[in-house]
Amino acid sequence: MYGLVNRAIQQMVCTHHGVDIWQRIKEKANLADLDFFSTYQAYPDDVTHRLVAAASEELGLTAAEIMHAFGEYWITYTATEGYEQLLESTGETLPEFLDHLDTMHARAGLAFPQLQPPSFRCRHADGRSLDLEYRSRRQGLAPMVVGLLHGLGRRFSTPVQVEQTASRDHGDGQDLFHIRYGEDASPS
Ligand code: 1DX
Repeated sequence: MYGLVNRAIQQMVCTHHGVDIWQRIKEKANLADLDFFSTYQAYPDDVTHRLVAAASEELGLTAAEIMHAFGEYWITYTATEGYEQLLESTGETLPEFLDHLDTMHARAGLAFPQLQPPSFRCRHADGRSLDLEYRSRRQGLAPMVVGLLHGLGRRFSTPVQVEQTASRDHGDGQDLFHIRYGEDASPS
């Protein structure tokens, strides 16, 4: 994945846990010799997975918990790192944004040809819930998608509930999420 992704992990860890913990995570991931991640360089996915595994050990959280937190963080991180316009152009509400995720990735892919974008498909039920299909060349990122959805909820000031209803890991063919949003999703 592009270095931007690893930089975002670094920023999240440094902000929430400090630079010393980050240094330990980098060493544990066998990346001690690396001075920095270049935003526009494509790194092997393995680098990202090693960082998540090392952070998991160092912070005493599961890899899924870290991916969830990272998904949420990604929305605000990219908004402040030059991609606010990309996010703005994708939608003004949560359901509209989710409808246009493939368009967003197509747009990003024009500028960054080594992007390997996932693909999303929405089935809208009523004005308050939808099913979201997620397909990716990558494996193991479903927990990040759940975090992304919560990050979008925060961006649009919309309460969200996410339930994974099918999982590629469990042989269901693809990942499927049922999403409730708006007043229906606020804790009662
Ligand atoms: F719901 O791959 C909301 O490297 C969502 O299965 C989901 O292949 C927002 F400059 C610049 C660059 C760079 C901008 F080239 C990416 F570096 C992209 C910014 C999307 C904001 C996908 C990142 C592929 C890297 C992937 C989970 C899951 C998508 C990460 C989140 C807004 C982005 O993103 C999977 C790669 C951007 C850029 C956004 C992504 C790669 C998303 C979302 N993806 C690179």
